[in-house]
Amino acid sequence: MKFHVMTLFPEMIEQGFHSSITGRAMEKGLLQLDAVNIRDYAVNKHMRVDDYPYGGGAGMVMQAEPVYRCYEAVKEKIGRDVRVIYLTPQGRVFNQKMAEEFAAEEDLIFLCGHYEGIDERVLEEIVTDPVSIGDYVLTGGELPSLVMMDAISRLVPGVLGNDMSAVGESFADSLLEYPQYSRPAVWREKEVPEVLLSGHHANVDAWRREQSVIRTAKWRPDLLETAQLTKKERILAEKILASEGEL
Ligand code: 6GU
Repeated sequence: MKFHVMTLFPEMIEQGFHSSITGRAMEKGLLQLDAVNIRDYAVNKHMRVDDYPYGGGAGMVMQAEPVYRCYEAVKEKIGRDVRVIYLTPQGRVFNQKMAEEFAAEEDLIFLCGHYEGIDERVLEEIVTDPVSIGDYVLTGGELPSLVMMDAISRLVPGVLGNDMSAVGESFADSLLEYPQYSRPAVWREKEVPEVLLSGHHANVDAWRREQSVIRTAKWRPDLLETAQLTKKERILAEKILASEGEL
């Protein structure tokens, strides 16, 4: 997977991506990053890339031409048309299913805006996927693009230590993850649930599944609509929902 990021803050993208698991995956050659500075494609000697909005109003707007020239340069390097993700609070809200879909691509271009946005005409020309990471407003698209690249990267084969870790976790089947415990068995008088020390794998699996159902009912009841539950699990979830209502 190769990520091409068009941004006014390439160092921010590089710093964020070179750390931790994604950094190691880059060293292994599983992931590649090309952070491109839109300012390098400015069309005036002052290297300005923003101007006042037509019609007035607060803030500045990123101009169409530097963004377009930057895009052309990136596309030239890739050698074919690829999806262009524009990070904007007005986009489709990012989720795990979208991460899986993007992870199947060979190359992805991310366009990070700043100020009050980007001239609409260049967006119409190049953007294929406007994406938001949630209903709140950030100062720019850099953090959202790092969030998306992280979620996509861990789905690329080999990026996580063992290939199993990416499956059977939160949202894969619309249920939250079960709680995890490690040594010591007693910490500040709090004990690890006994079943986990039993060595009885079927009982462990059943307990974990039940914990997932309970957690989802308590914390994310909206997910229960799409979750595939057995009749017994439905009843358990209903019971939790009813008792949560009493609190
Ligand atoms: Cl993608 N961009 C900005 N600026 N703010 C956001 C966002 C994106 N997603 C949520 N808030």
